[in-house]
Amino acid sequence: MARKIRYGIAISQEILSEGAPVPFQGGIAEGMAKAATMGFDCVELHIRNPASFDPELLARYSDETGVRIAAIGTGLEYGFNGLSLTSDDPSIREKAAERMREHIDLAAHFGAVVFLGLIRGKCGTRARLTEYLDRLADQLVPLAAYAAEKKVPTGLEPVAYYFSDLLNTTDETLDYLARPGLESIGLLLDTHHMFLEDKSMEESFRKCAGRITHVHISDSNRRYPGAGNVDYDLVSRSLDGIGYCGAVSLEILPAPTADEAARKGIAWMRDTWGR
Ligand code: LER
Ligand code: MN
Repeated sequence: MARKIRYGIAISQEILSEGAPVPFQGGIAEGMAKAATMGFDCVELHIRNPASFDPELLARYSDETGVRIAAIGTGLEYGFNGLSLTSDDPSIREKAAERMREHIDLAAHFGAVVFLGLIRGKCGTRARLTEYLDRLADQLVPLAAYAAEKKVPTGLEPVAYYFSDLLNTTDETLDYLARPGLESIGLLLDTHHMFLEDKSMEESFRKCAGRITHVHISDSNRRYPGAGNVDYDLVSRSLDGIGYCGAVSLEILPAPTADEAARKGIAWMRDTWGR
């Protein structure tokens, strides 16, 4: 039977800060070439400005390397550009939404998933959580419609408390996505965040069956699978159990070195799913 899981790795154009969980940094073309050499099927691009990329050039890199562009990450819009979908400043919210539409446009060229992680922003005041979640939905509803129209899958990512106070657990994210107008948004599940926030990773995967558009593989300490405390046997069994077919992508620290992290990560994937 053909393997349906694709092995991926996060890459960026820029050199990012020390704590960024992106193994191959400093060039998209170089990152894709390296991913191909190491046997990855696909990459996820962490980009700060979609308009600065030529889709035809990216498609050429993909053809030349045989590496698919599986997903586009929008976290740098928050980290580098200060854009947030829940900012108190309406002009920043609008700018963030505009950028999201540009990411969706770019992703449409490759059939890539666009993920929504840190760009949701933060609330910071427990008493205002409901207001912020409503504010987020106000932005996400038209974006969900836009993505659906362009046939671009999306993935809202539950993220751990130390990144945001908006949607930390898989359960609350799943509930949130039942709101009218958000039903077409999928889930990006990241084993790092699940380990910190969810009671049972197995249950979380099971509850999201059929709705997971992308998976981030990242251990409890943000390193390659096996470097921390995540039970990766359980992760692989759970993904197999729900028939997940899509990318499992290393969003890990380049530690001890980028190459070693990537090598150990893909070795785990091959041990688990073969080839
Ligand atoms: C946040 O650290 C994360 O996991 C990213 O995927 C969010 O864009
Ligand atoms: Mn992630």
